[in-house]
Amino acid sequence: MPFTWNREFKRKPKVITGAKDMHYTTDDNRQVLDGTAGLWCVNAGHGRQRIVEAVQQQVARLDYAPAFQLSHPLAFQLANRLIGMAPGDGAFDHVFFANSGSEAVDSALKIALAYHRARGEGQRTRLIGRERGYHGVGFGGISVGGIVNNRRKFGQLLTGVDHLPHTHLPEHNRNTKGQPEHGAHLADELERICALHGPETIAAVIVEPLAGSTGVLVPPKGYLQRLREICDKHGILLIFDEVITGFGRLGTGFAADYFGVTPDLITVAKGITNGTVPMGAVFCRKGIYDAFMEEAEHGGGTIELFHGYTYSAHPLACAAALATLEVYKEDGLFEHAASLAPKWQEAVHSLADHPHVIDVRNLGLVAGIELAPREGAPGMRGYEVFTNAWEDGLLTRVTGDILALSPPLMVSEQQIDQMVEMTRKALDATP
Ligand code: PXG
Ligand code: PLP
Repeated sequence: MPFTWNREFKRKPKVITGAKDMHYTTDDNRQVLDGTAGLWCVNAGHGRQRIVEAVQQQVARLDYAPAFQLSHPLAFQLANRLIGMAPGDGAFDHVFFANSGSEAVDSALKIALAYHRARGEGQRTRLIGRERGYHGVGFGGISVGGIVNNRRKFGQLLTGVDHLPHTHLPEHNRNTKGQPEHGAHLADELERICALHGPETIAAVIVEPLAGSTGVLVPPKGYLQRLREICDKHGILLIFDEVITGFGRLGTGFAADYFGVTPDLITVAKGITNGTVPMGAVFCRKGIYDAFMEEAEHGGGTIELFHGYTYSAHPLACAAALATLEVYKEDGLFEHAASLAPKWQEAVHSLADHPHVIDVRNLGLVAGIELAPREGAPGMRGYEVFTNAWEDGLLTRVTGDILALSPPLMVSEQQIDQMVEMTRKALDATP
């Protein structure tokens, strides 16, 4: 089982058999309030009729179309739809489809390398990630990623990778509501990396605008703007990994909209299909696609990008995504998330006074609640709070001793209160 304490699961399985709107049903027939939108993906809530029917109809109409040298209409409809909602006021003009966040990340890193090569800058081979970054589990993703256990268990990984420092500064920013004041200067570390390696050797910098998996690390004010400036100065592509932040999590289409910073490539997955059918994608800024076309045109080549998946733009995923985007729009879910964000902030910060809690962080409809680790047993308190909440009827997410909450965007004010109350109860029940 992926990222699972297998032996514990076998002793006491946690099994889900159904889901509707804000709730899961368990195999022992309990209702569990979904505090995490599955794994940060079911942004529109579970079992939405429009999405269910779109997938059902599509599987009957066209189950699969070869993705190499052929295509099908929904692939282009969806690409155009995504470009229409992309951040940066028409800055993006093409989308490449994959089947997960991990594949989207590997695709983006490869597109960045090949883009520079197409333009005669093949010496740009270095990729820069960040400590505490999560970019999925492909070799590219774990190489630029910054989670030690995801890296050290698997040998050497990609060469030519360097990392920015993470932006978590609890001594300055503890219990900040929204974006912290301190830490924009950490973006300047990119200048040091450029000075060390030579900026002309660097292809791309990849960061999560808000780091989700490693415990909800909110970017300090001005930090992303600074990264953008340094990348521009040195001709480095900036990649935002929006697998979690994309599709409304912060109350805007993308984190790039929220922060007003436009990257060159954006990776998405999860919320693109509301989690119903696996799909990932890479948004490419104007000029990137053209560079590939021009190189092949001049070189007399045929295929412009030597990359792709059997299931790129799978018909079921496209149908699910198109229906999902309709639901987001029709229900005004991004706006709803934005309107609830202040209420969310006050509710989650009410947990800051709990004796186990050492820091609370939030933005949009995301919260990270960091617990004091138990002496000699890091992660155990977090795991027990997660289990106690689950048994009481609330799904949370835990990484180490940090609880994350990120409900479906359809959440009500009353359900926010309920989530916070149940979290407090689980904290109380845990030594
Ligand atoms: N990039 C980011 C920023 C992610 O959050 C991936 C890439 C990889 O996506 P796939 O679809 O290959 O898993 C992710 C995925 C958690 C958690 O609760 C987070 C993710 C996945 C599972 C659990 O921390 N993020
Ligand atoms: N391995 C083998 C032997 C294959 O033939 C293929 C695809 O044809 C793959 C891996 C890659 O699979 P996918 O395109 O689903 O990523």
